[in-house]
Amino acid sequence: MDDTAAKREGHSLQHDESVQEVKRVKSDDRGAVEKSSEAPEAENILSAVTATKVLKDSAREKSIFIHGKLSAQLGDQEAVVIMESTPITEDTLGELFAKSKLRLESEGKVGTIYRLQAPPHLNAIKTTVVCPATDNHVKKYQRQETFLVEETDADYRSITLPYIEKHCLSVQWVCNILEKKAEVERIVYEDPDPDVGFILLPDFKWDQRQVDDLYLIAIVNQRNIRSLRDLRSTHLPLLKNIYKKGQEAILQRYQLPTCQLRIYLHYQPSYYHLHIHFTKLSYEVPGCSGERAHLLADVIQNLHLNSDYYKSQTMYFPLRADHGLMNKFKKAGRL
Ligand code: DD3
Repeated sequence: MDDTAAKREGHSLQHDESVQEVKRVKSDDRGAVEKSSEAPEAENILSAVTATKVLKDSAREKSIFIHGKLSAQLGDQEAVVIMESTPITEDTLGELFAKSKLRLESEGKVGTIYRLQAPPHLNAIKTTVVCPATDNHVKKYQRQETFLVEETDADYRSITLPYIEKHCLSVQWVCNILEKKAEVERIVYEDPDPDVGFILLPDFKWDQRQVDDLYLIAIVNQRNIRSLRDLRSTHLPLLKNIYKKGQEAILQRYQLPTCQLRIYLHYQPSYYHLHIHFTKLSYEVPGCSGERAHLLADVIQNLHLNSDYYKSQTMYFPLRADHGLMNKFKKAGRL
């Protein structure tokens, strides 16, 4: 969900039901993550999809983003299909070693290379189907050049803030989570306090099969904090509460200590309702690099030093070429 125009977020997120997780198979229950019982086999919606274009792929990330079309019988709908290989985890090694087939690829002096054919249940591909996909979904997943933007406090007031106010009045799926209309069973921790409270739950990007790619988000109960820019020292109790309780909840549920966590905010965020990211430090997730991620610990310190730090500071952030804000900064002669 990185780098999308705020307006598109607003629209695309009306349709929470359009995001379906098709397959989450990896059935050994000895994993570090507590899992609910295995999901039943779903109808193969993908057999009705024709791939029209590869939007983006990455050999390093072992993922592919495909624009496709559902067959006429299923209404000719547009779809985006995201497929990713998931990490190989220690808990599956016993079965992998014992029950796989090996094909000899090449024999050398140093070692032998095989292709291992794993039992089907250890060989799943995480697949997300966004359907019906809008043009904006398609655009969002397309590879795009990014540009670093310099935003002074004046730029924020004259360019960014009007853009946010015009395009993202509400983020429906966030409200649904806070109002317990969606994902209730996924909640990892909740502090119901209206001022300092929040809901912690796994981000969609994480299939919760292994802690290696742990990714949770804390969504704050307060509705009027759009982003890092809105934070003042009055928000310190909220931020400290999330920092402390989030860490405790993750230690308890996933046995992951704080020193293995990356706790941060995005600027610009992909949706303008304050949320904090919790990812595993060793997991180099998109959006975790310095030009977009601000460590919560640093944010807390900066606000201690100066309540208006994020109000007055010049901020730097990357924008995709197709982001709605790009044109606004260009028109203002700031790019
Ligand atoms: C989104 C950014 C947004 C497609 C996809 C993701 N975590 C979400 C709805 C519910 C969620 C998220 C939009 C949308 Cl794949 C379009 O993210 C969400 N629930 N990131 C959770 N837990």
